[in-house]
Amino acid sequence: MKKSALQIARASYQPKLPVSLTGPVVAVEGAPTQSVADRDEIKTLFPNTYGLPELTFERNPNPEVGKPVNVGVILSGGQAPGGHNVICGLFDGIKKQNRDSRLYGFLMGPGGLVDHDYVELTADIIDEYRNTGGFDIIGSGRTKLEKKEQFDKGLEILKELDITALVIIGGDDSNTNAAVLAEYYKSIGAGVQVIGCPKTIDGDLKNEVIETSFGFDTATKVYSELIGNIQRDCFSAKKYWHFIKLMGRSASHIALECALQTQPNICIISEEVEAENMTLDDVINYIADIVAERASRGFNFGTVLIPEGLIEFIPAMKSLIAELNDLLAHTPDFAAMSAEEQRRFVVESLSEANSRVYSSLPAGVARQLTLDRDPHGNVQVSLIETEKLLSEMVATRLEEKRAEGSYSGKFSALHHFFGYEGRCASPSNFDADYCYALGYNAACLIAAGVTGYMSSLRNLTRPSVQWLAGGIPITMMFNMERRHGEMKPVIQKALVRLDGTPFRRFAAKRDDWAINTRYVFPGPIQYFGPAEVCDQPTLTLQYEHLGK
Ligand code: FBP
Repeated sequence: MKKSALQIARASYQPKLPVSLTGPVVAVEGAPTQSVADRDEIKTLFPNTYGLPELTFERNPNPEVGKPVNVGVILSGGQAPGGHNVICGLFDGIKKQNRDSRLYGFLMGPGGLVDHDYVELTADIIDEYRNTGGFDIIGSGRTKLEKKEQFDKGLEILKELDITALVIIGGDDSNTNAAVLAEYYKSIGAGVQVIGCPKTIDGDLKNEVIETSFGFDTATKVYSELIGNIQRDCFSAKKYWHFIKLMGRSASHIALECALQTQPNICIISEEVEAENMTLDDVINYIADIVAERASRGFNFGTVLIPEGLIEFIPAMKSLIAELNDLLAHTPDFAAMSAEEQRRFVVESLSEANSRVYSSLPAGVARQLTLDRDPHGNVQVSLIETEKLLSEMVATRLEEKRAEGSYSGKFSALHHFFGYEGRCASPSNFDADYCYALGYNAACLIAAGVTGYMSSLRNLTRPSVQWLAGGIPITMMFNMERRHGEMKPVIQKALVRLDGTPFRRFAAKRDDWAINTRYVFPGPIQYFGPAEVCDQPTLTLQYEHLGK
């Protein structure tokens, strides 16, 4: 395949490992751990993998030659920049321990393990993917690995290939499942270790012991570049309001980080909307008031950042969606009705409060709420054009203001949705280093003989050579949550904390950014050049460290 000049130059980039991983290592055990909540229940559910100690890797003065090991690797869920480097680091790590070690990649996500679809990843293949974006080396998928039959089917191929360790690269759900798999394989004496790696552009797999998930750094830098470009255009033409929706299935970390980097006029944070019990009208009024205030100063332009998951955080919308899910599940002939009949049926069938909310929505969005459902019957919120919903409702509100005499500006809106633009970008130096080290470190956890651990690197705001490498028992991140009507042990999803330093910094500045144009233009990710341009971690990570 033809390569770009950057691809060729980038292939020879050597990720910078933490010093402790540059030679043979020894695992130093810390104190036994406990789960973040519901300790007794989780201890009972994970008798073999609960309470294990945190591990730190230090240089080993008396190394022994490692035995060859066959390892399997899976990419799970949405793409995130740097996934290839995790696999490259893992490959180099197991080869360093013994050159006869082998790495097998299961194809298209966890389904590859269950269906026995795999490829051996040889040096030739690995070298093609160093420092590249994407997950195409083996593909990814969203099959949930959670049933005993899947675990048993997977074990058949692991045994056939003599694989004794499996590395699962995924988000909170995939790592939850990795911990369940580790416990199961340990309980039946399967002889297979399971190690997790923290992935997701959403940035919501993080906690006291995992500082960030990989991919968040690159993805937010790509979106911030695009937002900066739009802001420069907007500031030049001075005639459009840009409504920009940003990925992040649930948490608003991406929107917040992009706001910190680019200083838009408005950024909505879903977690705040929920905490303040804001209605859709409150959100609309907030935006419309800023548009009107800027118009009174002659600024008929601006930028609004909107997190993808917003709609589910607005209490009234949440309740509407829940009732719609139920209603449609019990109305098999809904699809056969005409659009007009569907609308009438929904308005008449919903409870009074939800019917009022539904009727207040622009027709297009109301229709999306009844059409776009996933195989479980849920609305796929990512397909709802929240950016259009908000701008249309703001336009209506502004007309009301005009009639009241409190607005006399011009409002012309453009819409954008940034998500796929960043998920497979060439990893930033931070993600290239972080991912390579996560994979290499996973190889060290395998050599240490442990299972049910997540590869961990800490002190991430320091240069990568100073990062601390080790392993965290995944059960340490668990609590019990209701999922599909049942209480389940899961890794707590990290939403934006309103008492955290990143949000507080944003909140302290947003009124100024709203009225006075204070745009920042981050420009594209730089791979070659001075460290202050190329190697800076996200502001979220920097502020979280300052806040500690
Ligand atoms: P993961 O949590 O699996 O990393 O995926 C994150 C994400 O990019 C979300 O931001 C987005 O809502 C979702 O994936 C979209 O996924 P898909 O392309 O599979 O619909």
